[in-house]
Amino acid sequence: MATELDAVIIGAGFSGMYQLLCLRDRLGLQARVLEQGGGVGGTWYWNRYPGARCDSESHSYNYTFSKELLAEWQWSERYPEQPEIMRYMNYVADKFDLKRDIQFDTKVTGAHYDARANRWEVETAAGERFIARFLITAVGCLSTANVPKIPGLESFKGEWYHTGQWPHDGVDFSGKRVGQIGTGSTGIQAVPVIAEQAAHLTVFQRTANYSVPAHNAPLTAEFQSWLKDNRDEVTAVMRSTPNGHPFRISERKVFDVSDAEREQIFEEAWGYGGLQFRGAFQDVLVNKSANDKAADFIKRKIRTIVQDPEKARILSDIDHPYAAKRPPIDTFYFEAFNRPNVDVVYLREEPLERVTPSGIKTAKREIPLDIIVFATGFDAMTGPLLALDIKGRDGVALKDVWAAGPRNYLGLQVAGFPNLFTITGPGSPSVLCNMPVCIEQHVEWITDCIGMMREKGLSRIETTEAEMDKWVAHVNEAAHATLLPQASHSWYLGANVPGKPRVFMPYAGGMVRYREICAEVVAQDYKGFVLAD
Ligand code: N01
Repeated sequence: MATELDAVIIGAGFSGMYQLLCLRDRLGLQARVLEQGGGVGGTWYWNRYPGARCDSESHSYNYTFSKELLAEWQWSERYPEQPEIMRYMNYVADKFDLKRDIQFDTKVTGAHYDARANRWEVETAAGERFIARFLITAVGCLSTANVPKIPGLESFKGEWYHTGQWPHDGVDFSGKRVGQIGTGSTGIQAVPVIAEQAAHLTVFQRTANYSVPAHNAPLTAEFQSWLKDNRDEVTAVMRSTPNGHPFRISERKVFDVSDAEREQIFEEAWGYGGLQFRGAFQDVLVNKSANDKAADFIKRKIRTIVQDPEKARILSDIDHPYAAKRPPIDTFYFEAFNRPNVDVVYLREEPLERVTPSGIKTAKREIPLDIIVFATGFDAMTGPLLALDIKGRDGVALKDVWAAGPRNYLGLQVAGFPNLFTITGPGSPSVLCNMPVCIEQHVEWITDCIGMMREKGLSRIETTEAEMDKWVAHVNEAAHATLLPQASHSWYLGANVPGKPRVFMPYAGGMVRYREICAEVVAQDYKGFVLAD
């Protein structure tokens, strides 16, 4: 027996929870969230690795739809740690009584569109079936772990973990020889914490990375009181900046100032720390010569912090423009390499050959290990969607439609898949934006759209091939107006997963422009969509 609903939402992270609230409480729909995990939190439910913390500042890493909620919740530190984010998500779920419509421990294994009935049929691993008019994916962009297929891993006698599938009761590193593969945002957060606990940590670096100090600290009573008085302004700034963060990007350009002034500005930005470093000048992400100045500043900082010249050389040997890959921020990452128990192995100079029963073998040596940590990222953006085995009209599979890379309209809809909405899908600003900001916009747009359909007695919405072609071209054009595609090994391009098509996936035109485009689409009677009774 299938359960009949108006809408099925897949995933109970930031997007799924808010989508449930909107459909159930604002539109009065029968909606249910199917969630693979045992609790709310989405990506944060799984990412419990050492040092897991959000890089967005806490006062901007929350929903803004409820003034009451904003007034009630107080973050404790400048950047929220994973357990505190989980407390927040649970607080929201309880406050709005969401859990009664979230079915946990429920893995979706298939979702097929029945054109005759104009309904989606959703199946779970336990064999349950759900039938609904609307299907909304809220599966996150970075939720499908990428464990590289390294020969010999199955022979390893020690333990190994991926950061995105971290054991809920933690990992005890004490007295252990640990090897960590990966130096992205995750790896950079994990290194200093693991280094403090382990007997020895070897970091296997393939691509050196920039990082700026986070300068995390408890939030003061003074800040909390300022925030209380300025909350509306903070929200307004978040909604008016291209990346959804609560700071404005400077209007000055890198070459508007003298060398000495520029150095001083970078020093101040470094001293303030965090993602705001990118905002010190407006042209760092679009002008390579301007970017070189920021890159050079950070490389010099790395060489100043890291005392061993050989480690400093390896860690500062960065080959891509600053922030062309998602720029990490850290809490004593480079400093950790000054500890006697932390080494770095440069895989570009001694490629990783295999995992052996007792460690990792590179082209030059074998390093004995008790634990391997894979901080190797995700099959980003498309991975979580394709894992759902979505089939649209005539049984056409999403994975076939996207064989050469994701194609959709506004990051929201795919032709041939009526009434399916993908929250923060590829082709939307998503990962280039402070996530709660873009999630709220998507959820509200989808809610308004479904509300409009019900009001007008419409039962089907679907975009067209032509509209997808135009949107994909626009997404490419927006990416190529920046330096982002120049990091050829970035997950933005799918380059981190062997065999994945190289297509720049997120929309780089900025959240403000994107919001305007979505509003124009509505103002022009859902231009680019075909609506039917
Ligand atoms: O993953 P990554 P991540 N052999 O893909 C290396 C978000 N995030 O989990 O660069 C050896 O960035 C790979 O090397 P290379 C944030 O958006 C957010 O760190 O491909 N190495 C790279 O060093 C972030 O961007 C927060 O050469 C291999 C690393 O593994 C995104 O998540 C906190 C390899 C992977 O880096 C993903 O970050 C943390 C191999 N076979 C993360 N395969 C927040 O603040 C991969 N690597 C919200």
